Amino acid sequence: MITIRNTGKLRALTVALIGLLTSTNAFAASDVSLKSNDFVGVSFWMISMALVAATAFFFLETQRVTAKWKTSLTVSGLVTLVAAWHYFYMRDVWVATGTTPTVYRYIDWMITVPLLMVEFYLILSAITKVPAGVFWRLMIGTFVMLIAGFMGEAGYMAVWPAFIISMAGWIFIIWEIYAGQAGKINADLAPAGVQSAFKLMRAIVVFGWAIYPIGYFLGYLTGSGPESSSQMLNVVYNLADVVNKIGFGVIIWTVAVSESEKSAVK
Ligand SMILES: *C/C=C(C)/C=C/C=C(C)/C=C/C1=C(C)CCCC1(C)C
Repeated sequence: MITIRNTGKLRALTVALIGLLTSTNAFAASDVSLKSNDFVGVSFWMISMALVAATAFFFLETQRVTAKWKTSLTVSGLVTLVAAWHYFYMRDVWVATGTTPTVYRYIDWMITVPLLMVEFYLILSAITKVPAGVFWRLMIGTFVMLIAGFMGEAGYMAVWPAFIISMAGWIFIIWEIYAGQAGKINADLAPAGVQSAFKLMRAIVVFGWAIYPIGYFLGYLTGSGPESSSQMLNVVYNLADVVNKIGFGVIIWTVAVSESEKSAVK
């Protein structure tokens, strides 16, 4: 009985949230609309809608999985929810002004990237007790990477030194999930299904995340003109978000469903 009632509430909540999201119009007063040749603007629109759909999906699918996997799926939905909201604003800045929405982008990253890091901690915590040091090292790496990146992009610091410091933060994260304690816990204690998800997730942190420094490089560190640089930067960041927010969530969904079904059979 309780399950049925909670299910109804979850549905209602998800629908309400999506309604609220789609009615968000950051710059209602602006009469500028999307041009058919504005491909960067089109990518902002498409991805903002994909993020809304992914949010509804992850939230609703929490009903299908066992208790310990629900948190991971909820966090995936929060990542896409927070990103969707920021995409509405970023999209409007881009369509109305053609400039890079750096502040909104970094506010989004400041929330979503720590949440993605929490996912590593959560999937390991679903199988064993994980020391808090793992969590803090992942957080420190994240904030060094993002704060330096912001200082470079927003002009508080020269672009090259900011790039190098930010890269160091990212490499520190990679070290933790491959050679550090997080990697060891996974290798020693996790069941096969979790291990393969963990490996895929960390491959995303290397290859999927590498797209962002490439975007930064193309946007700020090559000599091409400011207009084509900012188009390049935004389209690259946007595509990276599809892999790293929606794709990452789908991996977690896959392992959550398959591990839940396994425990149902037993
Ligand atoms: C959902 C958003 C995600 C996963 C954003 C991730 C962002 C990065 C991995 C950014 C990394 C950067 C560097 C490693 C160096 C240049 C500056 C950054 C911030 C673009």
